[in-house]
Amino acid sequence: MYLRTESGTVGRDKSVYMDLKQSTDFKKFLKLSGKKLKMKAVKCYNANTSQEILNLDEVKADDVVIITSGKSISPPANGLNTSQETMFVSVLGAGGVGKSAITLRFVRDFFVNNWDPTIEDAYRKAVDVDNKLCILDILDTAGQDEFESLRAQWMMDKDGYILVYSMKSRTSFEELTPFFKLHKQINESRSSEKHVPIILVANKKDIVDSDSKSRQVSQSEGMEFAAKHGAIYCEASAVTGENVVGIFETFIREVRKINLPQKKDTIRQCCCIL
Ligand SMILES: Nc1nc2c(ncn2[C@@H]2O[C@H](COP(=O)(O)OP(=O)(O)OP(=O)(O)O)[C@@H](O)[C@H]2O)c(=O)[nH]1
Ligand SMILES: [Mg+2]
Repeated sequence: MYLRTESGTVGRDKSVYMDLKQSTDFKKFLKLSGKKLKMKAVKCYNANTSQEILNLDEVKADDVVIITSGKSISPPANGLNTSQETMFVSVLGAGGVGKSAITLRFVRDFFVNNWDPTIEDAYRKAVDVDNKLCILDILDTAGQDEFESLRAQWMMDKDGYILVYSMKSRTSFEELTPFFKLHKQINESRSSEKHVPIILVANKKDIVDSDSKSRQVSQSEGMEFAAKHGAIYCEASAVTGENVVGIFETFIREVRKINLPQKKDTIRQCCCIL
């Protein structure tokens, strides 16, 4: 679950993750929440419904919970639930490029050193971007060839994609072309003809920065490739965390742009995060 204060002024993301399993009873949960948010935690509310939570059974793993030091939270004026912004993104690319490392750096803020090939992992994170909370539903996919048949399924019904390659592997860069082809097949036939943003991530920046000879794909090649496919180019490192939050924040902003009809003409402009 994700904890936040009513004003949402906690840390960079304005919400703090807490594993539900950490709390065995409600009292312990309040104590731990208070510790995490550095405040006295007395009451807690479901951020979506504004209903007070009195029992831990009422909380699901991906809920956002507002903690107060005793203050009650008023329900929305219209008496209805506030609609929660949720976005769905798939992280795609060849095996070993760092899809899981980037995802885990973002969701849990740690780096996984060992390569444990993924089959499929789903994560949820509440992110505050431009003072608006968004629940990001992230699908970390398998890069291994034997799972190729699942790619279309992973790309279906998503708000956009994060396509990853490693700057020290030319093959991983070349292996992204089929994903763009699939994207065209899937999304250009959509009746809504909605633009689906793609962030092209050139990963393992720490390695090529420390040893330029290890770089197999130049920055200009990456940028040209992104521009050709209408994607946003971003160089990142899951080790140092450089630009990792930026990838996901940019993704959220791009999806929001698309959902604003008056700004439609600006959505195909490309940019880079370096
Ligand atoms: N130096 C460095 N190593 C990285 C980086 N990102 C990932 N790695 C390492 O690269 C290896 C593969 O990373 P994963 O995140 O498991 O790769 P993946 O793309 O999820 O691979 P599959 O799940 O098999 O598709 C691991 O040993 C990571 O520690 C990075 O930015 N820099
Ligand atoms: Mg993986």
